[in-house]
Amino acid sequence: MKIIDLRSDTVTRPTPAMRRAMAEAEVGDDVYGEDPTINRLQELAAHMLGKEAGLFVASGTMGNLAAILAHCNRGDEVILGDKAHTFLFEAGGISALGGVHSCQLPNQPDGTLEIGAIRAAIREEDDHHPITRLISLENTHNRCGGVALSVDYTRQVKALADEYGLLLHLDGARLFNAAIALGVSAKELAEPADSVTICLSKGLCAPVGSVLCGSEAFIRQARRIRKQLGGGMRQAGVLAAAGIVALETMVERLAEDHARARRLAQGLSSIPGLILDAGTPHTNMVYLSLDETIPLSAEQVVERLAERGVKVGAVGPRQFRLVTHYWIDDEAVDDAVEAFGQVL
Ligand code: TLP
Repeated sequence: MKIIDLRSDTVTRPTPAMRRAMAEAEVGDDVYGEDPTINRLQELAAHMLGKEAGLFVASGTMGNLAAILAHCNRGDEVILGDKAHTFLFEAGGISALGGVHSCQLPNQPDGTLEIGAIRAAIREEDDHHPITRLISLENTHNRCGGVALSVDYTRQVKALADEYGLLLHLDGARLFNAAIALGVSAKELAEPADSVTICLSKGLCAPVGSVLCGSEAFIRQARRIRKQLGGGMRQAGVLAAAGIVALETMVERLAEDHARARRLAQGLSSIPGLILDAGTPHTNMVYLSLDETIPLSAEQVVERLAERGVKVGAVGPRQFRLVTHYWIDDEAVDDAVEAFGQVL
């Protein structure tokens, strides 16, 4: 049976060009800083984001964790969204491993945090309070529907951070999706942030890895924390080689995934019983819910779709997330819509 896997863009497998580059990669011991392919990937990512330096890490989770631990001391506070990946889906690592306290503000439907709410959340100097150190944004915002946050908004948050001497981290797991959707460069979106995590193994198809970027001094500190986390890798140039192919050849094509997400959303919205939660998709994610006429739970629908070879994620009792990516073509989109129609 042909499998159509729409659970996430993390399910993407490396492309043939990536496998070739991996087989041929020049490698060395990266803990000694001697893996030429990793060094090249780090320089390329930093260059694309307009930062001084980059650090290859095992995952987006490790990139965000290393960044937040590098910026914050134990007991410091990070302001982030209540739907932020770092808050919801990173196993509480920032508090478990870094003693970092989080202040969660409501994410607006467009993925932003209200500027006034951020201002109000910044702590006054007082022995009773944690010290507000950092603001963390997510672009695109996953749980808000894959929405892209604008350059202007990111600059506004940076201006506020500067006013109070705070730092700004950007979880840019899908920053290139945001850049393509907005028609701006990733560099412009990253410019206001002190640190940025980008992921190679989502829509960009590399098998493993993320790159954390920032100033030289910040990356030196993050590198030490990566070591503490057990993330100092050795001949990982075989992985970085795929990451280079990802950054050099897979960014522009993300527009195709976005077009297919719109096609998918349009098809699904014409099926009675399904409601699009976030309107027309901005990027590669479609969130949708079952209305009250459907006597099935999301889990039951997921099971029945799986019997037809269509994998989607249940993200709530009556809610789904579908994500388009390189391995999903127009036919797969149409087949998925048809399968939903049959199940419902
Ligand atoms: N997100 C995954 C799941 O963990 C939910 C997905 O399928 O979307 N930031 C953002 C915004 C993310 O969406 C993710 C992964 C990460 C960070 C973490 O990346 P990894 O999985 O590489 O640790």
